[in-house]
Amino acid sequence: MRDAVTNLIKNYDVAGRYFDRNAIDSLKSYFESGTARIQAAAAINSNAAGLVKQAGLELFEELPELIRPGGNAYTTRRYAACLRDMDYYLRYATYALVAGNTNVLDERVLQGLRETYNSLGVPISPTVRGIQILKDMVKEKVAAAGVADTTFVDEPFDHLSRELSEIDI
Ligand SMILES: CCC1=C(C)/C(=C/C2=NC(=C\c3[nH]c(/C=C4\NC(=O)[C@H](C)[C@H]4CC)c(C)c3CCC(=O)O)/C(CCC(=O)O)=C2C)NC1=O
Repeated sequence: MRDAVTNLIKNYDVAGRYFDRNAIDSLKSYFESGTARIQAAAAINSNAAGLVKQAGLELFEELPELIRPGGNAYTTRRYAACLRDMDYYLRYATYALVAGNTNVLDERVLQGLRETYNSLGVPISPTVRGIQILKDMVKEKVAAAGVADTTFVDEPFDHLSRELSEIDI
């Protein structure tokens, strides 16, 4: 598992090089955004359960067939499994936000997920929609917590969405 700093060190160590201008710039931007990343994590932590529940409601309102007979989230057990997955996405996205790197998502979330979803018939594109709804809600919370520029919040959610849709094809 890597963060922005250990990732940079790894890359420069492999090449046996001192940090150059690019490296210094990316270190600067990581540390300068540090407070915002922590504020984002705090805003998510104190609202996590509500965010997951709200995002689930919005997803099922948008795609009600998911929770009708024949839908993958139909039955209480599968409904709960779906919300639990959303909770995983939110929690790991928070780790990635603090790390400033998406490596934790590749290692802990995405590995083998396609196989699992395919074998259980969990539909990918509604899952991606759920992740995007979560992202938008998180950005609202982070903005409300006083972070002016919330674009950095996109990265982990978009990474999950991208990787999940790509590996499904
Ligand atoms: C931390 C990393 C991690 C992830 C990501 C993870 C996902 C994950 N989701 C699963 C199931 C599931 N996932 C869903 C999710 C959904 N169904 C829908 O229609 C919606 C679109 C969507 C919610 C947004 C459902 C319904 C199941 C249960 C499927 C079944 O058992 O038939 C399973 C199968 C085992 C189980 O039910 O627990 C795994 C492993 N597990 C992990 O350890």
